[in-house]
Amino acid sequence: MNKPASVPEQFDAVVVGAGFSGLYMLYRLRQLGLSVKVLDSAGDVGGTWYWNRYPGARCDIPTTDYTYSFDPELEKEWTWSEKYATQPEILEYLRFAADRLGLRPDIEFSVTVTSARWDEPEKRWTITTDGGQEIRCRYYIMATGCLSMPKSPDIEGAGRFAGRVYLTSRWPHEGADFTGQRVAVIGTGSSGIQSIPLIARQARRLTVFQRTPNFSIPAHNGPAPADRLERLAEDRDEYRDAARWSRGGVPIDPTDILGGTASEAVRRERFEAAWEQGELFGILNVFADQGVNPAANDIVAEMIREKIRSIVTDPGIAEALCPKDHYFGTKRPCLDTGYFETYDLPHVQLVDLRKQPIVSITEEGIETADESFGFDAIVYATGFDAMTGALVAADAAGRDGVSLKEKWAAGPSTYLGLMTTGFPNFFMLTGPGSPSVLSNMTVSIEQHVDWVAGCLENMRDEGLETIEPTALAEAGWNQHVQDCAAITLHPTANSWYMGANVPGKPRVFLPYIGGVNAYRQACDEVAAQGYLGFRLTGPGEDRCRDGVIRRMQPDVAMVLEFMAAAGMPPLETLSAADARALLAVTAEARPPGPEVGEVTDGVIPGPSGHLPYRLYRPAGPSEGLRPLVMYFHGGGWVLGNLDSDDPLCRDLCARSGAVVVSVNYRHAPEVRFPAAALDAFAAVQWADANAIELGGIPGQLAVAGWSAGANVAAVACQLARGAEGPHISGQLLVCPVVDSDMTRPSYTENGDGYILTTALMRWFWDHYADPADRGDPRAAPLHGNLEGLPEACIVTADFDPLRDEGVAYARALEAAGVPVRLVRARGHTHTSVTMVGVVISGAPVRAEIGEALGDFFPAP
Ligand code: N01
Repeated sequence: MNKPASVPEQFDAVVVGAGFSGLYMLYRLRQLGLSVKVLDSAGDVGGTWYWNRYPGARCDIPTTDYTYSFDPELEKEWTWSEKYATQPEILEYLRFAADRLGLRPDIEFSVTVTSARWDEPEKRWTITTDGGQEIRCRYYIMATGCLSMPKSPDIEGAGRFAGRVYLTSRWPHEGADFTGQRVAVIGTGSSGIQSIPLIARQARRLTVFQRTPNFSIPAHNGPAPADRLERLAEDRDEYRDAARWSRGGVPIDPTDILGGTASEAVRRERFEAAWEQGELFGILNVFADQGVNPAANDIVAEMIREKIRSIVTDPGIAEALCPKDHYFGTKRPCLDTGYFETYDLPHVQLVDLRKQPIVSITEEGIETADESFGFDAIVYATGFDAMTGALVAADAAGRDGVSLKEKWAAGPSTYLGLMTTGFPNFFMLTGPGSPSVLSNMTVSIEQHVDWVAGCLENMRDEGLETIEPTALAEAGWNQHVQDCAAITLHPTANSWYMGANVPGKPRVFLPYIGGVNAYRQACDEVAAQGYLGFRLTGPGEDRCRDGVIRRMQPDVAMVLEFMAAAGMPPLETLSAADARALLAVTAEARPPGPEVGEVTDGVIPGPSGHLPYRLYRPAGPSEGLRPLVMYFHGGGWVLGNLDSDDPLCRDLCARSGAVVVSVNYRHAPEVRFPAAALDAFAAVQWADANAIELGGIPGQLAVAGWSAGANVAAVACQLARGAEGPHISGQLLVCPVVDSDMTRPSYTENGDGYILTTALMRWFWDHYADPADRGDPRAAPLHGNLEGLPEACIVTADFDPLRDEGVAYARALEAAGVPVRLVRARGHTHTSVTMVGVVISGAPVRAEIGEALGDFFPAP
């Protein structure tokens, strides 16, 4: 019904797309009493399930979960016939939902949106369709799907083939009959892997052109999983709620078993159980660390490769089908029914495009570097321009006439994956930067629709007309999305998650990997905080509570949550002895840190008695001399010892290539100020005098420390300068204590909740130094003479009460003419940078620290 209209139709909202998200959005907008038009280029409802009709198309989330949950009545009236329903059944379900909810009257089919423009004075969108229609609306909502824009076949000669051409994502409604034909399938992602076994049943000859082998596990399709059915029958609401607050949108028990430390028996048992279960979130949950730890990932990946080798008889073909170029899970794994078995059929051939790339599609078939193949039909299962393709294609231009394509030229930029700056009242359902494709889509769709509906209801109640994210909020969210991805193995793969499958597409991790639960929490908080990070306007109204919803590194937040759940008593409520005992216990559970060449313990003659030390020599020839770094551990002059900072010392040694000597200075309250600082200075003097015995290059000596250890390291530098020796090449101060003043803003902002609290810092000072001594430069080096000190690398952490004094020390050193490298540990706490092997996001910071340490010394 493409009727040209001279007067534009007017609606409160236009929704593009009539799949799972568009249908539910329409339902919710109607409930709000808004006038709505839904447009879809398809001939019926269904979205992705309308188009993807290829043989074998099914969902890969159990249908008990891949279903609307917003209406219990709707749920009661529909029963899925299988664990993984076929495309026709899912399409039928969406038709049923549309009819049952009476949605069809507001949907127009076979209409493609060609452009949309924001009219700032009118505060409305004008939408143009391929039929020449103009529609005006206040709210423009993209329910266009994440995998809806087919990737154009980027193969030489693609238009020349004279036989039948099929695209899995645009399959003909009448189906395809391959009986007696010679068929090519290009692509071995989910669409290829699902369709190949069925095409093989018909074709006379099937040739599969594989560029990248993919991980796939058997779906074991059949009746719906009994355990899920039971839980649903017991308490449907509880089950659905568990899904909403789960990581992936399907309730599972996340394991805490680590691949690296599990026994062989446990590894095998967990893997086999997941293989038998045949669920994506099961095989992704064999080990807690398989998504972040290469070694744990390799265990699962190798077990899948073993399975492939056991299924496929020809060892050469089996090997070609074994994925080896990406970590398991970093490309979407597949669920299959008899996929690998298909390659044992005599009429099925695998062509490994890594060995013989396609040169061209010809009129008759396909020509590779080695062979010419004749075909009657070619099936392209080559994937999608995922997540951004359909959004960009709709050609929306926002406030300043800038199109989405232009704005996203370097990659998508969104706030919460829901909106983007410059595009008022423009909503994206499951847009880039939201969990979407990494989750059970139906759960994520319902969450987005509910959030948008809640937002519009709020605007209506408050008499507001426009909403748009701020640049600050959007930049903060983009950063958080990338931070979440960076601690995983995902960015290492050439996946469509990374935009890597489309030539020229910017390489950015597109979905949000922090979890459905964490994401829902963030969205809820944004709304609860008066739409934090959004600007809302209306007649006589312009309100904006600007800010960033998530600034902390995701793994740091996890550690804090874990510690809060563990219910450790605040250290400042304990005696020094009990606090030391508690820390010793927690240290035992840590990963050990990297291997180094050699670790030896010894003693240093101190000002009053011996001081224990531990020496770390880098791997490599043991006879060569190296620069020497004297390291002082953290612990507020009260806690800590040679073990407490052992992983960090290993890390510093491995990264810098220097010999690191960790010194256990005397502690308070047994021995108070200035003992710790004097011990540190004595250690430095001794190291200088004994450099060669320690394996150090004479004259190449630096100091380093964390927290109170950085305090004594800084003081040692001042004492050495005052005593005219020894020469210190550099000082590395990680989150240093340099002042006893607790009035700086970082104390107000971060004084509670981030492990090092104001109360704990006070407890440390009280144990260490009398109030009268706390201004002494040997306690508070910020008050000392800073001229002529060694160059410095100072690390400060965003969520550290000591952040601002660290910055103050850096500025003061600079003002005194000392070169300073200030490293800001973005999103970190006082302790997290030092958590080697636990907080992955600390690794880039430590890499920079290691580099700074190396730079203190002349190049070897
Ligand atoms: O697409 P894909 P898909 N020459 O991009 C190859 C969802 N889905 O449609 O990996 C030769 O995964 C390409 O090779 P390479 C699901 O989320 C779900 O299969 O780029 N080959 C790859 O093998 C899925 O992940 C279901 O080296 C070329 C394949 O084509 C997503 O949709 C079912 C090529 C494309 O794989 C996309 O799946 C179907 C070229 N020029 C889809 N270009 C369910 O089960 C591409 N390839 C619910």
